[in-house]
Amino acid sequence: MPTMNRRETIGAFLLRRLEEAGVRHLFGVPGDFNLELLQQLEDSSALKWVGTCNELNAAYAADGYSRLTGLGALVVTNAVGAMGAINGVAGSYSEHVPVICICGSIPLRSIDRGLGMHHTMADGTWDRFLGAYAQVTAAQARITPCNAVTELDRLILTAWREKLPVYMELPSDIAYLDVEVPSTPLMLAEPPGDPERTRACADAIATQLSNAKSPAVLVDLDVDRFGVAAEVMELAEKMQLPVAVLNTAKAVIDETFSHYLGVYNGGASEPHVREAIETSDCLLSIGYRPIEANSGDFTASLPANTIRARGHSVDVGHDNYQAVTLNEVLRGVIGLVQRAPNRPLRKPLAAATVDLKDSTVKLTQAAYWRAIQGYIRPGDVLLADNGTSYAIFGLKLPAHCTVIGSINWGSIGYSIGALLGALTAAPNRRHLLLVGDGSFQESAQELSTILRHDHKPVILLINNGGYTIERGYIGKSEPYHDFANWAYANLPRVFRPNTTARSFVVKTTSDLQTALNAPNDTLIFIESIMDPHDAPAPVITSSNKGADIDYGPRGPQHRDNVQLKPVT
Ligand SMILES: Cc1ncc(C[n+]2csc(CCOP(=O)(O)OP(=O)(O)O)c2C)c(N)n1
Ligand SMILES: [Mg+2]
Repeated sequence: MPTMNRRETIGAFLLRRLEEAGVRHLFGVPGDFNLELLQQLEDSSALKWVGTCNELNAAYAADGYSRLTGLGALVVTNAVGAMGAINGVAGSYSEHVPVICICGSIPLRSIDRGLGMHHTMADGTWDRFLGAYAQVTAAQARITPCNAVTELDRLILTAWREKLPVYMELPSDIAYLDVEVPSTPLMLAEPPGDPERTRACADAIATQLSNAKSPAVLVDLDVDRFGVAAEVMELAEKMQLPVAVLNTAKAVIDETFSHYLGVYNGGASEPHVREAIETSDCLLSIGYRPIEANSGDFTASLPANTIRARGHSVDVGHDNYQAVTLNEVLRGVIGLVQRAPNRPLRKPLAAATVDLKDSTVKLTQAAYWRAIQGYIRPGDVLLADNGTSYAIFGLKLPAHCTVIGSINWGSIGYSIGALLGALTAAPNRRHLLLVGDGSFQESAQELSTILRHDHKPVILLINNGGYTIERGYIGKSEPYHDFANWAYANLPRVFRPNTTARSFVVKTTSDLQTALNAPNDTLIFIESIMDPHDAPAPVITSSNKGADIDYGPRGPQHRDNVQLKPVT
């Protein structure tokens, strides 16, 4: 079919391509080098601008948005904006989240004519920031009138296909130039796999799983990013396979699914999960990327016969299959295997309940997490930051919940920016933010944007006067783990004086119950005050082990009483 062309400005073409790729909102901060694009955005009104307080939060927001929609984008200005965002964009790489970082950059005329510009090193160089982004994105380009058509499509498609961020510089003097562009919309599609390789791969997996006595499936976050959770569950249902997830993939498999086993975290797993995974005679692992934090500090031990499926390649035994896609392979396996007779499978454990009524006892982490367990509803979006809020990974979640976390990258403060993005993507779902005071202080100002847009999340902030999770490494009572105590619950009113937000400062279990009973018709901010040395045992045990991994046998963690220890 011949491609129909039409004339369009480069900026309008970029915005059209983003819209065709499913992007409806752009996060970011204006600057003189991106204003012409922002004006085009305003004039076309196809996409909505969500201004953020800083570029790092814009990157976090684009990431949170992408987690729920499949693609996010941010707009920053040359160097100062791009360098502010780079931690967040690198996090998207680590977490396999497709994000398009658009940097309005110095005009092409200044490059052609060697004119020094602000937001540069003032030394006549202009490639440094493309170079920096080359380290943290899957593809980068400086857009020119000559390459705009091919490069814009290449970058957007690369982000979507590889589930990784990309970076483009849009020089400020080209967004209004007309170029000839295809009229046909951009089709987001995987490159179809090689049919023979796909068939052979599916056949090899189906044969292995069918011949096994105790086959099982282990899921990491690519199952979410490549959108194959439904296929994994269909296969598990058909073959009666138990499915475990890593904590990096918490809730990617619905935890009420009858074949859901639990979280596999090496030696820190529940025993039945560990046994089913480690003694399986054929384990289908999907996207497995072990780090200390999702492998029980390297105690994970997958069986010898483990199939390793990734986004675009699979290892089965000694064979490596290329030119395959996860979706096509899994669909092939589902078609080939026999339906297994009903086997009794473990039911998920019933959620713990807690009766907090009439209790005036000082709030503890144990009571807190029992209460949160009871508070979570089917369909909630749960955003968890680093810190004792990691306890969320030990809760049993009701149906259709989504967890947005960042265990691989682990940049504290991520969750507040990501919350803005997730709320923008899915404003009708209930969003719970689980965050510590230290993480909150990193990006607290984005609460103002959340209030500005009338979002209604529930913010559950633990005020324990410092970096408690770090106290389990070393320096249990050292001043470097302390910081200023804010009146956190007052912030909604500071950030939006006419806010209807309900704030609670919680000190006892009954205070907490009162706060959790508040209706979700406005933003709810619950600041729970707890002891700096109170922490969930699995979190603190993991910090203790982390110190051994980080500092080795001669490290300072061996001194007396320097580590916060779990209460036994
Ligand atoms: C950007 C960044 N800086 C520093 C760290 C190191 N770090 C990891 S967890 C943590 C403390 C988190 O404290 P808080 O949010 O108060 O949680 P708590 O454990 O006290 O509940 C720190 C400083 C990090 N992960 N990311
Ligand atoms: Mg804290």
